[in-house]
Amino acid sequence: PELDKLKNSKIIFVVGGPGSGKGTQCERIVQKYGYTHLSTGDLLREAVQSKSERGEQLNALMKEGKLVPMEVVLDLLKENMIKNADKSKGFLIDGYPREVPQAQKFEELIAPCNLVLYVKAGDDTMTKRLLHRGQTSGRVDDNEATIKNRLTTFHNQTLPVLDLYEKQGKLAEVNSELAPDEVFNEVRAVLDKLA
Ligand code: B4P
Repeated sequence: PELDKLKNSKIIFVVGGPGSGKGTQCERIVQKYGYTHLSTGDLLREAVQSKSERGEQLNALMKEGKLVPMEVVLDLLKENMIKNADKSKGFLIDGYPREVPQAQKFEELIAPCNLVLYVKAGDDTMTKRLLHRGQTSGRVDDNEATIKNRLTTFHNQTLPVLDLYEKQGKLAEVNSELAPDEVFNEVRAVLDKLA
């Protein structure tokens, strides 16, 4: 019954490779459109902060550039969506789905998505951005070895998600090789059509 409230919310998945600029664009989207932003990466890093055994396991997977178990991410999303259901006009789900089963489970348990925004940048660009961020981020996964693994995970597990939604006519792509404001111009063109 708690989930019923979510049936009429707009749901936008934001998908892109590691360091593609998902988080950067989501900040701008929230400012302009007021959707509720839920980043699975941020939610997982918060869970790690709790210093539980579970947190240690999650941290180890993130450090290897692998995906954490789907159930963990889904529980975090569900909990935070329900918390915001009354006041939210829609959800921006950032960093999810990262594999086809995540897409299927979410839509089965929570609600269908309206749009998938693909924030697209090349591997070289993403690597450069993450290495740069790694100088100050303190993140366990912003180093050369982990970045390689994250890219592999993206190609093998996440790209099929984009195919899935392309076939459903729900995929929109923006060129994230550009500067953040220029990328956002493309994002706006997509989201204005949805509103
Ligand atoms: P995330 O936190 O999602 O990490 P990310 O892919 O690096 O994205 P982020 O949003 O932080 O970076 P952005 O591109 O904005 O995931 C981390 C890990 O958590 C995963 O590897 C996985 O282990 C786990 N995880 C998360 N979700 C999961 C799920 N659903 N299932 C299983 N496991 C999951 O920005 C990167 C940098 O580029 C920034 O420094 C930014 O300033 C810069 N930048 C951005 N846009 C730019 C532009 N246009 N021009 C120049 N620089 C730009």
